[in-house]
Amino acid sequence: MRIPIKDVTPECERAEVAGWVHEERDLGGLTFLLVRDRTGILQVTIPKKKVSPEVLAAVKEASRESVISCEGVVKATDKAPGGRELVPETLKVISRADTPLPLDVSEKVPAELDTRLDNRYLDLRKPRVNSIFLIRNAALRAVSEFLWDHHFTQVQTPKVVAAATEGGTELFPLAYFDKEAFLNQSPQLYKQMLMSAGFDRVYEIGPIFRAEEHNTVRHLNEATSIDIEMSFADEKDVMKILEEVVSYAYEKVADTCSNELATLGLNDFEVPTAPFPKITYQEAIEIASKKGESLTFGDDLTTAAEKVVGEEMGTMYFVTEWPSSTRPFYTMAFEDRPEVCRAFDMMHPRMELSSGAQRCHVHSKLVEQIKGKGLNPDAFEFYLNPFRYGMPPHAGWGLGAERLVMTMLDLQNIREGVLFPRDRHRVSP
Ligand code: ATP
Ligand code: AMO
Repeated sequence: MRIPIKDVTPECERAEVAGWVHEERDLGGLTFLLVRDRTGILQVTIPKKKVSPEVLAAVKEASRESVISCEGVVKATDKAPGGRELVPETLKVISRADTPLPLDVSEKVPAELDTRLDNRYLDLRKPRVNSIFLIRNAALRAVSEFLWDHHFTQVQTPKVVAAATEGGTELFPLAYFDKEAFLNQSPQLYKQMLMSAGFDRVYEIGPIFRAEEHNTVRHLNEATSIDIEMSFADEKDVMKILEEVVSYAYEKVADTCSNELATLGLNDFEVPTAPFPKITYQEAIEIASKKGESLTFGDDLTTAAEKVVGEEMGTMYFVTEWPSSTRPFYTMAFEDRPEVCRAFDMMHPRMELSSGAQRCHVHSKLVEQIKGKGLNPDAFEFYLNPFRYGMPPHAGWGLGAERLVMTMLDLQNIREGVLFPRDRHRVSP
């Protein structure tokens, strides 16, 4: 019976494994095939004079990245990875790989990101690249686990919608029979409506679509957003959930992904400790201005400002009390100084990870705020109605899954953390 390569130990007498030919070395009388599956790499040693002609013929046919299976005797040796090797009695080529390969999976020949993404099925076979997705899996599982433990209900909201939510980024229009429709930028309006529907605490991990104009290393056109919304809560309550969920995700990755972290060379992986420091927007622009990134009240934090404030903070932190003019219509303003609102961003020193706020839950005020942003309340009727028939105060946030992974693993480009990224120039594969 086939077993995972990680379970082939020097103590096994015999083993059957299957996987891809990672590398091939011919030393005259001896041929070595390194066979890789999702759990590791095994050296298969073929003493040419001692194996059957069938095995020899199969070894000849087994080009790099072919899928093979083999069965034979396991021997201890310090010369092979993992301190063991397999000498095959049978060896079969299940699916032969053409030559030459469009991409070197053993990473001896480096490739540009574009070439890697064009041949993503091969790129993902690289243990280093694969590790990113195993860690992403662990992090998102931890997020779900934490929210489940805190009584959040997982929901799925529509991705085909009729209205924009986030000012500032463009929508992707859609051919939807005879109606005007778009791909959703955020579950924002739906998660808020669910507060009126009595769900109390919801979360969603799903795609968001943004027609970002420029190509940057931290923007995607299709991203994954981790969203929560919580009733009878203010911005401080949801900031607490956010710092705790992010720390928990790091903690779980540290606990369960030590091999993957080692594969990525992240031996000094640090878990951030909640609570994270909080500074107001006013304090943030003062820090930025002192460091030569001059900003005045009402300006968004520029990429350069995020960078210098991040350097000063040196850890994850929150920026609170934003100018109302910089935030979307659904944000609650402070009663006594309406030019400032109950919004926050959670920042990694490198970039913004999350935005959130306490929401305006008073129908008449919300209508005013929609008009104040130059939008037509009629277009938001489906969203506004729940505010007329019993809406609790509520707050929430959206956390970019790819930015979480990118900053956690110190990836240089956000695309590295997406299986099949969508950007300005890429809709395939
Ligand atoms: P928001 O939170 O406003 O929806 P975001 O999450 O994209 O947007 P950031 O990525 O933190 O926010 O953007 C911070 C700054 O980065 C912006 O003020 C702007 O200077 C710059 N920026 C934002 N989007 C882009 C873009 N698509 N291309 C280039 N620069 C951008
Ligand atoms: P915001 O627009 O700030 O807020 O988005 C929340 C988080 O989602 C991630 N993100 C992106 N990641 C990659 N590429 C993109 N183009 C992209 N756009 C956003 C970021 C960002 O911090 N409705 C609010 C959330 C809320 O208030 O609940 C919202 O969408 O990490």
